[in-house]
Amino acid sequence: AYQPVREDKFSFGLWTVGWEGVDVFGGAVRPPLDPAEAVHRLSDLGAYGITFHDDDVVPFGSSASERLARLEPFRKALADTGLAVPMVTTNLFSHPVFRDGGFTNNDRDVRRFAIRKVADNIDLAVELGAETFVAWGGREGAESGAAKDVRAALDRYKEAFDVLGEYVVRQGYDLRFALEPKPNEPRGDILLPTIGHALAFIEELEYSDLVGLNPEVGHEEMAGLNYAHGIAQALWHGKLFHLDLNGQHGPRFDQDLRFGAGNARGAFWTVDTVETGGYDGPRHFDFKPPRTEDMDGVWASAAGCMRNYLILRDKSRAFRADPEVQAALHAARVDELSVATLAAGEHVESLRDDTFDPEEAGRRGMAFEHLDQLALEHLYGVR
Ligand code: 3MF
Ligand code: MG
Ligand code: MG
Ligand code: MG
Repeated sequence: AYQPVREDKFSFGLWTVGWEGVDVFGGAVRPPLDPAEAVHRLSDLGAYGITFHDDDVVPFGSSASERLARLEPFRKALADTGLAVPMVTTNLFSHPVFRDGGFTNNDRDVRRFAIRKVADNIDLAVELGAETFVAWGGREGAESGAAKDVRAALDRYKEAFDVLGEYVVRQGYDLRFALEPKPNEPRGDILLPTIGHALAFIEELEYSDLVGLNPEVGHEEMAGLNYAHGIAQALWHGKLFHLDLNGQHGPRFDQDLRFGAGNARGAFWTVDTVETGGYDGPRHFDFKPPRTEDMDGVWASAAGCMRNYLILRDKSRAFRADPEVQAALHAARVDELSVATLAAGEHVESLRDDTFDPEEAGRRGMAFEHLDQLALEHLYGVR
């Protein structure tokens, strides 16, 4: 039981299992991970896909021949294992040139370079069969007030996605963009800090149909927000193009714990929403095996992400199938929320004919506590 198979659509960022443990207070604790080995190990664990930043496979500044030499064993490992590359992303945050961001850098030359770097990587993404191109603008932001003209920065952010959208359409590529919101870290304040900000921004884009979201559990919880509610709204807008699953303990630095660790209750509702909300994309993990771990611990952590997802998927299914839960959902009038408030042909005036007693209705409880207790008992494993 809980053994992942390809059909579960689990994918991992190469930078997750490949994280050497470099943080603000210390250097590497683990050796570099060969991308081809990562492909084989993830495939053996039952994943179906791997994702990467351009620089994860081909170091920044590599020559054309170095690039081919780096990509060759990676491609071979993909071919040997059948692992997919469902998503690709570009690193616009590590190199010093991106100290003030890429698309919204105050320096126009840097912005032009950033767009070119992404376009090159889009070509590679399409060649490898990716459907989604994630854009996390971790350095797009500021630490201080006057340094960034936010409205001008949003103009430039839009310009970048407009020209890249035009590029994708003109090339005939079957690729969509997914913006990844984050409130802060590494910048003091990052532009497009939450799912809601990003959804509003997308509507202003020329190719808005091509642009959706890649929300990360930890990023929303850093802002004190409810991730399951956030992805439910993204689904409602038809904008949940991809996901970054991981674990987080409330508002603090981005912990990137393995999925299911941290806010376990949140993880339950996340899986329930992913499984019942109409999302059929990759179940992608963006986590960091803690610095305490050696490579055995890294693979244990990766396996734990998938195992926890499958455990919670089982629990969500058992919860939904439980007759007592179904009765409790009905008693809580959850089903009634799906009924339109006005019947067909009714208008506001029709409501004046209602014989409704607010005093009587005001005495009725909603019975949510019993319902939630059943949910928690499923989660805690006693039902
Ligand atoms: C940072 C992140 C990023 C993005 C990645 C994909 C390094 O908090 O979550 O991981 O997910 O850049 O675009
Ligand atoms: Mg993150
Ligand atoms: Mg994170
Ligand atoms: Mg992420």
